[in-house]
Amino acid sequence: MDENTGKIQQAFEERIAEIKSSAELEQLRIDFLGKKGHVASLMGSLKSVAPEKKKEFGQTVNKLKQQIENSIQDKLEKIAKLEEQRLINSAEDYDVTLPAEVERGSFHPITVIQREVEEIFRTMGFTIEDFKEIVNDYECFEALNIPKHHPARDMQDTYYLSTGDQLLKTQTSAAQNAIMKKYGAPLRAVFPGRCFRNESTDACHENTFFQMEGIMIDEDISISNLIYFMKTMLSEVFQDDITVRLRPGFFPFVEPGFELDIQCRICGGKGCPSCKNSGWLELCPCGMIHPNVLEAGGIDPEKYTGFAFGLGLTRLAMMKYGVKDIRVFNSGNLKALSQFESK
Ligand code: FA5
Repeated sequence: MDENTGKIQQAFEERIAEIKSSAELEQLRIDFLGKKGHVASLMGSLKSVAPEKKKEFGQTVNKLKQQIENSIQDKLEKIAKLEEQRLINSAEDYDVTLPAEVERGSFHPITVIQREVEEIFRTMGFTIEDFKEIVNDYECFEALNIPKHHPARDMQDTYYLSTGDQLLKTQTSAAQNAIMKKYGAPLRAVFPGRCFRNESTDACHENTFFQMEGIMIDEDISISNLIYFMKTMLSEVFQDDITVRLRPGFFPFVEPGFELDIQCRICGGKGCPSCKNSGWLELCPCGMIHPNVLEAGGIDPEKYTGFAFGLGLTRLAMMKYGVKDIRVFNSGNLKALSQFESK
């Protein structure tokens, strides 16, 4: 080994003995084995070595290079173990019971009220059903005693899809037929859902809003049962005196049919933009299920009767929380929407 090679080897051994981290080791590798490192410059001096000594010199430098590589590899393994241990030790100092500084979100008010109403009906023996948002013409209209070209279709300006007879659900009543077929009678079910109508929006109309449908079918179900369940639901939701009115209403899938209106809780019935200056808001139309609808759902109308209602869930949230404009609910305005917490 010539003098230079010996010096480099000694310098390497001194340096590696001091190394404590993988970053330092990497620097050492660059200094000795890098393109401009000590080993490379030793090799560069090969041209000034006497021809008869070139072979021996080359072998010596290669041997040194190999030794350095092996030492670095050994050291790397030792350091990795040490660093892992250091990480484990420092994790022990970390107190997992400390409160995390995570900002909490809140439920959307429609979700809050939906869950509340679901719970009210659940305690009265109703099952909660989910249903799709894209339905077909049969589900949304024909099964509900609204044949093609029936003028009642004009009551709901419908978004038809270009995929055939599919459309965006205009009313949760669209699930009635499938649910009757699924369970048969007797039956108690509520089914919330998002509805879509091509409507101009104002303080009490949205083109995308929520309803919650309810049906109860059994032997001898009458209007008294319907009124009892509507009253119970509203008094549970509001926990307060509210004024409602029941008046005749036309829907081809119920007979008789009613409009159930709530006195506007924004203006106390005086009239304001939230109730279109009428003092009342249509909230929960309902009625006795038409025999044709029971029959389409596979239920014998001679044996069973039932009631159905279509609660305007978004309007209910307006009235419950005193929200003057229905458009707030779809606004994505967190300042307004994050104020409502579930019980
Ligand atoms: C219906 O949708 C019937 N399917 C309800 C029904 C069910 C009647 C079962 C009889 C038996 P209507 O179109 O009136 O009816 O809507 C029902 C409720 O949904 C309304 O009273 C209202 O509270 C709400 N609603 C309707 N349109 C809108 C809208 N554009 N924006 C917000 N809420 C609406």
